[in-house]
Order: sequence, then structure tokens, then C-alpha cells
Amino acid sequence: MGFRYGESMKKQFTAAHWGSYEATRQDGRASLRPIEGDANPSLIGRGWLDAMQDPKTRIARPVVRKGWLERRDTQERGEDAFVEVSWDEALDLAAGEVARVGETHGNQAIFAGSYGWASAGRFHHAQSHLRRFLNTVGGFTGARDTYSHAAAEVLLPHLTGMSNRRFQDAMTSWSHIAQHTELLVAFGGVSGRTAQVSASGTSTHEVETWFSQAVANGMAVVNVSPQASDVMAPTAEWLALRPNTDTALMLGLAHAIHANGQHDQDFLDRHTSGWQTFVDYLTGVTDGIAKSPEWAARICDVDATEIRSLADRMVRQRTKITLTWGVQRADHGEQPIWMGLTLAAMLGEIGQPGTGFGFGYGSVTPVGRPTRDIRWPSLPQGNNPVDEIIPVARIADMLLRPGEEYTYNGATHRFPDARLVWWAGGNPFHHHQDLFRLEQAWKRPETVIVNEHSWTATARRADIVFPVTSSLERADIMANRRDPMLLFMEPVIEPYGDARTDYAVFTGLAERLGTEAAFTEGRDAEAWLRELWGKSRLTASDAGMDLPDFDTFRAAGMFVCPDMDAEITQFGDFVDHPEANPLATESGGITIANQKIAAFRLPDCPGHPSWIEPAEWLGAADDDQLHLVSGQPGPRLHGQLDPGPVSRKTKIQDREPCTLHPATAARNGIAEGDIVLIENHRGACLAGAVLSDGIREDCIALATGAWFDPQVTDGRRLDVHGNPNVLTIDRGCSGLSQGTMAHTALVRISRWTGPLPPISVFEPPAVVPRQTVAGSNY
Ligand SMILES: Nc1nc2c(c(=O)[nH]1)N[C@H]1C(S)=C(S)[C@@H](COP(=O)(O)OP(=O)(O)OC[C@H]3O[C@@H](n4cnc5c(=O)[nH]c(N)nc54)[C@H](O)[C@@H]3O)O[C@H]1N2
Ligand SMILES: Nc1nc2c(c(=O)[nH]1)N[C@H]1C(S)=C(S)[C@@H](COP(=O)(O)OP(=O)(O)OC[C@H]3O[C@@H](n4cnc5c(=O)[nH]c(N)nc54)[C@H](O)[C@@H]3O)O[C@H]1N2
Ligand SMILES: [Mo]
Repeated sequence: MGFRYGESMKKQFTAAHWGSYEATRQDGRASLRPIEGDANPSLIGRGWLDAMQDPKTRIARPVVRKGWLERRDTQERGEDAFVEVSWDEALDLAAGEVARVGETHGNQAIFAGSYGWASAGRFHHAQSHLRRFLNTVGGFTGARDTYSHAAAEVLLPHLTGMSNRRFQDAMTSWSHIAQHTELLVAFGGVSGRTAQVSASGTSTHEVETWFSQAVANGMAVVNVSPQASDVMAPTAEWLALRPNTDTALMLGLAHAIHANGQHDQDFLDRHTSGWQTFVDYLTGVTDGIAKSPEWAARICDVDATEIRSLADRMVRQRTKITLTWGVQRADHGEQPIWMGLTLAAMLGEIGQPGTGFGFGYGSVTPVGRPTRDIRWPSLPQGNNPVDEIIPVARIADMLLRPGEEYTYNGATHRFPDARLVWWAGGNPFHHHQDLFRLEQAWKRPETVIVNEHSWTATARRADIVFPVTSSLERADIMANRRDPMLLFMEPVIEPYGDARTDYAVFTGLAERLGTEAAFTEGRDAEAWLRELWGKSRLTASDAGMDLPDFDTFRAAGMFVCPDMDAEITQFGDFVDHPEANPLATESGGITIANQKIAAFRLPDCPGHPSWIEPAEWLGAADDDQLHLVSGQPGPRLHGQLDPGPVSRKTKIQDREPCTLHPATAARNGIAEGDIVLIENHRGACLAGAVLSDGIREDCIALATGAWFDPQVTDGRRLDVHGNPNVLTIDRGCSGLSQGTMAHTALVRISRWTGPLPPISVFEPPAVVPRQTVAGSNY
């Protein structure tokens, strides 16, 4: 790498998914401060540097798991010690496994879906390197869609002819909302907690600014959510519905609007298809059940009078209906999206500024940002000769049931037989549901390889661990399609221990397998940055901008693209001139009922928006069961930086905080600060009680991301740290999308009076020196 830490005296920058930073150095010590102009810097960044310099959780040297090294054991992952090996030995072993598995079983037996957020930066994107490398040696089985919004990714093309990404980029701008919206009905809220983050970086955090501006302009906000805190406006009204019943509530609203003849028939006729099929369902012609506000009230636990009054306001005021991504991360997650869009179509104001339908405002920073969209180049991944691909959240199913059939988007597939699993830039023992089941599945592959900079639960469950640098230790470029700022990311600290970049790891492997020329194309990391910048200049020139040459850019550290402001009204062109701008759907309009989906004949995703009971919900629960809401954590990004000071400060007796209503706490003999056991038949964890009347009495909220730390305590194995994914359900939310249903789970709670074992996952795992491995001749 041509750039060295501390080399130059000029302003130096770096970037993360949670923001952009200026790095300064005093007496040899680096510090970061949010970049000038960031309207509302993220809390997460304050823990970044410390977490990346923590000797207990950073991985210093390559290691191989002892049982695997000695006898290719597959059963003791997570319990075994590691053996420290040289880089050469680790690379030889991994290259040997890739060759062996490919030759013996075919490359589809290499699973490198490797889902995860990795880190910001155009070049050092771990998954891209992994896939580019594997594509030079015969390919791999991949994964499709995301944990964030798989239901939307599969559904929206059918409904709107747009991919989820296109739909997101075309979302009506915040500036329009601030100016025109009279009523915002926000399912799952619009939260500053999640708006801290933007995949691959952001120069500012403006969602709260836009939101306050809209409220100051008179926008009323109804937060439809089990938690009051999901919306940032202190004045918001709170409709505390039962989790996972949004579709029923929306049907109740639709029924009231339709019964009063207040729906916009003209809009529905011109811009949608399938309306009559849906009305027959809404009114009960098809199933004998009218989806009236009274019917909805019994399901969602919101008064029928409140539903009627909200319906009335929605008809009278310029209303925007929006859903957070989290609402569809639930059983039958397609339905609330489909029904929200249908409800907006009934109001007839789709395609106008400030009204219509939104998805993901506040879920991440850039949704609704009034800006142009520039597709900056990224590292080419090559072509994958293997066409096997699984829905991303079906990883445990694949490992446990190779050969078994499943449906996805209207087709039937079979799970491949994965023998080698490789993760780089993700943490399945953070992100997957039902982690105790994943532990069982994880015993199936012959070999697991992980590239990580930190001792995450996933790194601890690998056979070969490659220690990699964090983005603070390398030069890169931050460029984001909906951000005006391009940053040169300078290395801020020295590489930790013997860590290498992911690029160096895969270069070493490609050398061993004879594909170095194809993998590197003769470039080192600096040459790749120059190459990517060169391509960026062409992209910019197509967009009517002149970028400086690489060295000038690097010397300045920053380039702010001119004339980036642009306002969008979603569906504007289509609504103004539907004949000239039809949607790429089966009818050319928004499909309220969809014939293609109906023809799939899926019991869990019929051809129009429908209320279907979730696998677990409060409408079919015992009195002592609570609904677990496990959303995104405020002080960190998923599991990233959990060992850092900002996240740790929020813990209670070292456990992840969980939020419950004071009445629920009292009923269970729990006081603020107590340790709570949260359990169901899938698993159990400990967490620290925080009491709040901003949550429904029958819910408990436990954020994701406490590093998974299962221990045998008081005679049973439980996660002692507070990871909700020991409790969640590992099943596809429907046979259409197979998306995760992380927000669907019932639990029971009690005050924990057993011993409180120390958190072990923030201490390094046992690592023994190479020569002590008995009888080893490696
Ligand atoms: N219960 C529940 N579970 C959920 C969710 C929920 O709402 N509820 N949400 C889901 C969602 S939406 C998501 S997106 C997922 C997130 O799941 P993940 O994206 O898997 O979570 P992260 O902790 O961001 O994992 C990224 C990992 O990459 C590592 N990393 C960072 N930079 C680099 C690098 O340069 N190289 C390498 N090799 N590694 C690097 C980090 O150390 C970290 O361990 O979780 C899902 N899980
Ligand atoms: N600080 C921080 N920000 C993040 C992330 C992070 O890890 N940390 N992760 C990023 C990622 S990868 C993603 S995908 C986004 C996700 O962004 P979101 O999906 O918007 O976030 P969540 O916290 O999962 O869900 C939002 C809220 O939905 C509510 N909710 C849960 N179930 C229901 C329901 O059935 N009905 C209704 N109406 N509400 C419900 C919960 O109260 C929850 O607080 O966040 C991003 N932003
Ligand atoms: Mo996500």
C-alpha cells in the first residue's frame, strides 16, 4: 500500500456507515471528529477508534481451530481453542480447501453468500473481494436479497415494476414532505435512531432537520407502533397497535374509507389494477368477513372509533403513509407493504408531493434525500460460473437440509449441499434468527473460513480465521450514489497486529491457485484506487461534472459535487401521464390485486393484500407471553462496535438493556436495573431492565447486536449477554420472498435470581502457540 499512516500534514478524512470524520493527531495519538457540516453527527462514531484499538477484541494473527487442524473436526466450533499459524500456513490451508471442495463436490459446494454490512469504502469491500476471488476459481453459491427488506425486494417489482432499490431512490423528497404533508401516518415511526446510518457512508445526518421542519410547518404525525420512541417528534400521536397487525389496521381504515364512498375511484381506475378483487375481500364477499374497523380493532387492539377518526383525517388532509423497513421484517411481511400502497392509492394522492406512499423514511439516512443519483463505479466482481443462489435468510435451512425443496418468487428450488462456508464482512451469529438452530446447522460444513478484524461470535466459530484491517487502517474512497461528497479515506491508525487487507488475503489465495493475474489484473491496492477514481471521472463527466485527477483529489482529501440538489415526487410522471409512462407491471399500473402472484397459489401470500395470522402474535398468546420487538441498536451498527465504550456504557450489569412497561415489570416482580431472563422454546437470554411507559404492556424491546455469548448457567445453556436472536423464528416470512421474520416472536420473562456469569465474548478466545499442538506435523 502506497499510503502510510501519518504521512502528510494536510487535513485527513475517513468514513464509516455512520458518518464522515476528520482525523487529527496529537502526540502520536489519533482522534476523530465529525466532518464539518454534519448536521447531526452519529453517536456511534464516538466509540469507533477505541473499539478498533481494543487488544481483547481485535484479531492479531491468523489462527486455525485446533480440532480442525488435528482431525478436521466439525463439531466443536465455538468451544475449541485456536492455534496461531503463519500467514503462509493459513493461506495454504484455505487454498487447499477451496481446491479440494471444488474438485470433489463442485464449486456450488462453496457457500459465499457472506451477507453483511462490512465497512464503507469503494475498494476495500470484503464481499466484493471474496466473490471476485472465487469467481476466478470456478465460482460459488451466493445469496440474494437482504435481511433489511427481502419481502419488499421480491414484492415491489410485481406491484410497481420497480426494484426495491429503484423504489427507494425514487422516494418523494423530504423537502416536499416538509412543505406539503399535513398528516404523516408512520407505521413503525420515523426514527433518529436508525437514521444515523447509511450503507457506505454519508457526509451529513439531516433526517431530524427535515422532520422538525415539517412539524414546524404544521405536519401532524401519527406514530403507529408498539413503541412511542419510534418517532422523533415529541408531539406525535401514538397508536400503539399490537405488533404484526398493521395489515389488519390498514384494512380497517380502508373499509371505513370505502364504506363512506371516500376512496378516489377515478385514481383507482386510471392507475391501478385489481381493485374489484380487493374490494370483494375488503367487504367480505369472498370470505364472509367484512374488514370493518370493529373487525380490525379486535386484531390490532386499537379502538374502532380511533380507526374511523384516523380514516376520516386521512381523507380530509394531505396524507403520507409510510412504513419503516422493520414492519415487513415479520411473518407475512409482504402484506403491510402491499396494503399500505393500496391505502395510499385509495386516497388518490400518489404522485403528488407530500402525499402517497413511503417506505424506509428514517430507516437509513439517505431515503428521501433531495439529491441526484450518481452510480459511482465499484470493484468488478467478475462472472460467477455457478448459478446456485439461496434467499439470504435461508442459510440454516440450506446447511441442515441440502436437497430439500423450497419456493421463491413463484419457482421451486432445491438447497445446494454446502461443504465450505466463507464469511467476509458479515456476522451471521449476529444477524440470523434462532441462533441455537444456526449453531446446529454450523456443525454441518466441512470447513468454515472467516475474514474479520474482531473476535465476533462468527469468527469464534470458524476453522480458519484471517485477521483483516479495519477501514481506519487503509486508504480508500468514500463515494455514495446519493451523497454529494467524495472523500479520500486516509489510514488513521497502523494496521492492528499482523492484520492484512481482505485484498491481500485473496491475492495470496489467488497466487496459490494460479489465478493471481485474473484477480489482481496486475494492480495493488493503490493502483485499484487510481483505477476506480479514473472510472469515477468518466461517470462524473457523463453527469456533467469535472473531477480533479487522483493526486489532486487525494491531496485535497475531499471533493464536493456541484449541483446535486434534485427533488423527486415518486410516481409523478406515471400519475401525470400514465399512458406515456406506464409502470413495468402486468397491467401497466399499480397492482392492487396481482394475477401473477395469485397464480403462484401460495397460502401465505395470496394475490391481493390480506390479513393472515402471524406464526406467533399477541392475538393467540397466553396471558404471560410478551411480543419481542428486536430492532436496531442506537449506540452501534448491528454487532459492530459492541465492545466499544459507547455501546458498553448503555449496558446494565454488563447486559444489553431491554425495555418494558412499568406495569409489566411490576407484575413480574422486576425493578429498573434488574436482570431479566427472556425465554421461549427456542432459547433464552439475560438482559437488563429499563422501564418505560412508551412501550405496550404486552411487549418487550431488546435491540439486536449484543455479541452472542452462550454459557451454561444454573444448569441450562443461555445467552448471558442479551442477544434477541436466540429467541426469534428462523423461517421464511412467506413462500414468496423467504425473508426474515425477526420482528415476530413471543417470549416470557422473569426476574433472574441465578448467578450472573461475566461476559466472556469480550475476552479473546483461547489461542495456543503452534508447536504445542500434540502430534501435529503441519
Ligand atoms: N432479531 C433481529 N435480527 C436482525 C435484525 C432485526 O431487526 N432483528 N436486522 C437484520 C438486518 S436488517 C441486518 S442488515 C443484519 C445485519 O447483520 P450484519 O451486517 O452481519 O451485522 P454487522 O455487525 O454489521 O456485521 C458486519 C461484520 O463485518 C465486519 N467487518 C467490518 N469491516 C470489515 C472488513 O473490511 N473486512 C471484513 N472481513 N470484515 C469487516 C465487522 O467487524 C462485523 O462483524 O442483521 C439482521 N438481524
Ligand atoms: N443506530 C443504528 N441505525 C441503523 C442500524 C443499526 O444497526 N444501528 N441498522 C441499519 C439497517 S441495516 C437497517 S435495515 C435499518 C432498519 O431500520 P428499521 O427497519 O426502520 O428499524 P427497526 O429498529 O428494525 O424497526 C423500527 C421499529 O419498528 C417497530 N416495529 C416492530 N414491529 C412492528 C410492527 O409489527 N408494526 C409496527 N408498526 N412497528 C413495528 C419497532 O418498534 C422498531 O423500533 O436501520 C439502519 N440503521
Ligand atoms: Mo439491514
